[in-house]
Amino acid sequence: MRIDIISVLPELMESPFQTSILKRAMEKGLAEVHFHNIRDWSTSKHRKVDDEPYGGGAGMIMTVEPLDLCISELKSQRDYDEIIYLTPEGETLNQRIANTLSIKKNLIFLCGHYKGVDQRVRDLHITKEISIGDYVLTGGELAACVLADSVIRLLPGVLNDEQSALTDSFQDNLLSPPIYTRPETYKGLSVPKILLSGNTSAIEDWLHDEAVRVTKERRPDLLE
Ligand code: 6GU
Repeated sequence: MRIDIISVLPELMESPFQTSILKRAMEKGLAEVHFHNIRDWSTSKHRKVDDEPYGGGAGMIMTVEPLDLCISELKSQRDYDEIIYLTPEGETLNQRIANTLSIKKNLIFLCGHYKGVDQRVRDLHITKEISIGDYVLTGGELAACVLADSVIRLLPGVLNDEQSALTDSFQDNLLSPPIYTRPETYKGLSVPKILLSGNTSAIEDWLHDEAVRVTKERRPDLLE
């Protein structure tokens, strides 16, 4: 998978891809992430990429031309499956969206900044708009990192134990059951006996029942 991330602040997104599991995914060649600074496509002397809104109002708008030039250049180099605009107005990210994107080959993530992008960028290029939740961030950069992480970890070979993506919270709309590792007892708190029984089918049933119980308690909306 190849992800091209377009932003005014690409440096904000470097470390997540240079650390731990995402770094290993890059090194194994399972994913490549390329950053593009929108200012490199500005045609103005001072590399300007924003302007005041027509009709007035507070805040600046990202101008259409640098974004169109950048995205058009990328599109001339390869076919993109989706061109995604990260914005609070987008569809809220969930595991289903991450799963869907994880089978794509080439993706563009456009990070919104200031008050957002000129509508004509959306009309010309954007195929999907994604938000990461009902709160406001200073820009789409951290959201792009969240989206990239949720997608890249699903690529075959990225996680060590391939099973672990399949048993994630949310993978079948259930939260994780309680989990335990050594020691057997800590400060008087013991591991549930069933987990020490060696009875794998009884353990599986228990884990499933606990997952349903936790989900009913905390996120009944997931069971509807
Ligand atoms: Cl994608 N962008 C911004 N600026 N704020 C957000 C968001 C995105 N998702 C949630 N809040």
